[in-house]
Amino acid sequence: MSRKVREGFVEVYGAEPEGVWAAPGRVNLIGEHTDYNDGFVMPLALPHTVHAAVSRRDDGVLRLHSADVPGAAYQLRLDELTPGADGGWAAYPSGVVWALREAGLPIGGADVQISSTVPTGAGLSSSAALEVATALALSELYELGLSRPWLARLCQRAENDFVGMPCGIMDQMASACCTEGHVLHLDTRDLTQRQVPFDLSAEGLRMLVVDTRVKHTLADGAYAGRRRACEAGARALEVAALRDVAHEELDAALARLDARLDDPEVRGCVRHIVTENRRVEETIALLDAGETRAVGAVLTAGHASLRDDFRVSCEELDLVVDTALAAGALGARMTGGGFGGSAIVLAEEAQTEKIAEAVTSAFEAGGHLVPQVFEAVPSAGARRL
Ligand code: GAF
Repeated sequence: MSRKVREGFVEVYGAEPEGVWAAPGRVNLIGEHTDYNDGFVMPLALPHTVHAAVSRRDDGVLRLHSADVPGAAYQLRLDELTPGADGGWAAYPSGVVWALREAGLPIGGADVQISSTVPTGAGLSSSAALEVATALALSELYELGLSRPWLARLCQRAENDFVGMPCGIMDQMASACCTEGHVLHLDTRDLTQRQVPFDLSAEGLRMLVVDTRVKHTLADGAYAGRRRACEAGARALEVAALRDVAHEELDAALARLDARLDDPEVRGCVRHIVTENRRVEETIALLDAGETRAVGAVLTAGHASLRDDFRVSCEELDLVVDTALAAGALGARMTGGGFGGSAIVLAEEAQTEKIAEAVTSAFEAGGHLVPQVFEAVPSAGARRL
């Protein structure tokens, strides 16, 4: 991969790049849609990565080319980068350059060649990986000295304000900060983090990722809608964010909410966020106690909450979860934003093949696309190669 992106750079720009950087996609173990509610998340990086070969320029020009998308390189002037102008893949690295410059950081220009193994539209954070690979390359080449959380924040700004997707901070932090063999326990309010050892194979376990191949890219309007519902819930409950509603106060909070706002959608969102933050706490406690198998039930409860309260699942994601559980999985749930994309399945190593076969057969019987099934191996975060 590293050779491929390097050779691609030479082919497109006629010189060797100054360096090659990699940033991974992610799956989230638990803590879904909590990040824009100041809550808790637990992602792990995948071995699937975006590679960026990059060189500086000093003439205020940004050139972008991807080995994965047909067509010539984009050529843009840094002082003409405009939020919302470009809907394609190039908006993500352009947005990063825009965000760095908006933060007053000196970027003279760049030539960028991209090559990726992160499936797109699969809920595995291909966009965040693209942003983080670009940002890390520019931070190092221009000696900007950005900390990983700061870098992640700038990437989030690129996505929120340049691309126009109102995401939280989880995906960018996962790509920037995850480490091999760990899940990242992250408080999205102050970005405090803890690397939690996650060695499933040592315990005879496996985690599968099932990409349903139902693309979720058109769902941004629905994502923004859930975010607005959460914010409406926080306003009605007079808290800064739903993270501030303790699980012990949930019933009382829902009663207060009902009295102030007769909106079942907001009610469901509030219930999901409060119970989901609790599920992150439960998962951490179980992992710390070495009770990894018991995490399965927490994952499955998380799926029910995303399906019934938050309403971001879909037929195919439910089919993965139901089929995997019926075939003996310890737990399963959708992961990422939802409305398509991927699910994760926690299972005994000896059961994984049978479960993968059962899911594939169920998809075939239901007339769905053949899903992609692979193992989630907790991998390294962004780095220079
Ligand atoms: C998407 C977003 F980009 C994240 O910020 C997060 O909200 C996630 O959906 C849901 O947990 O991946």
